[in-house]
Amino acid sequence: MKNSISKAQVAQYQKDGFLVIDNFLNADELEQWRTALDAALAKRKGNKLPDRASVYGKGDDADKTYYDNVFDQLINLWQDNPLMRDIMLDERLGKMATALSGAEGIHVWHDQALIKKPWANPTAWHLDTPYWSFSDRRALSIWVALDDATLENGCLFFIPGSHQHTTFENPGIGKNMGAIFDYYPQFKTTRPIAATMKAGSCSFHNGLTIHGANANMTPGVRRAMTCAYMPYGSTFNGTQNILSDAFIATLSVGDVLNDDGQNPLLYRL
Ligand SMILES: O=C(O)CCC(=O)C(=O)O
Repeated sequence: MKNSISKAQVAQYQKDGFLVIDNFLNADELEQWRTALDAALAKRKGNKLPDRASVYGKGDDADKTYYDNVFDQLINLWQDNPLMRDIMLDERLGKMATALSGAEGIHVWHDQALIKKPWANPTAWHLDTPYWSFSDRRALSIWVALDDATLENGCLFFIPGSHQHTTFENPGIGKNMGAIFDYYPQFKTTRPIAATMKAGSCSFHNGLTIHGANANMTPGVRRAMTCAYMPYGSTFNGTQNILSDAFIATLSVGDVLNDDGQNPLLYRL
């Protein structure tokens, strides 16, 4: 794993709100990640989360059929698969995310496999952090290509620098590809950057960077393994997102989110 982050990479990430790392995994590691994903998917039987079929706040009912065909979304595979647990809880990932974000440390918020099947719908331009149960402008995600991600099969696109101006207003991933530009008209004319990647490459992006992906126009799958990271010290903002009813019942707004069973601390300076 190419896990060192240079000062220049930190500066680029802070400026653009995303960073692509080519050949992040070597061929053996890529095979391990694919094997772990296959094993995790086989056990999950289509459920999005270990304990339930759906996620709170992702796609309203009217858009559900559409959203279900954007990608297969399987969350917190680390919680029910030991191979994926070893991969996702690797301290090196936490160290990279800490360096890029400028936080004091990094917890896993949730991992997710995002699989665009043949002819999958595009992923509308959106932000991530507004979905989550904490509101920290430094939150970020890693997105690892497990197949080549191309213009044809749904690679990511980013609006560079948008994270410096976005708020927590977010239309979500709906049918209207460009809805976010009604919230952030200043980016209507910004040229997006396509993050095409060879399998094994990755990107990090700030959860407030406007990003999206094309439809999959090919008969092949586009698999990505991703993980969202929460800065150390983040507090509960009242949003349920992936948290279970039982866990939510133990929280009040303002509580520090530091339960290691739910959000393991990967790294702290
Ligand atoms: O893989 C995709 O289509 C979108 C991914 C995404 O939005 C994310 O990882 O935050």
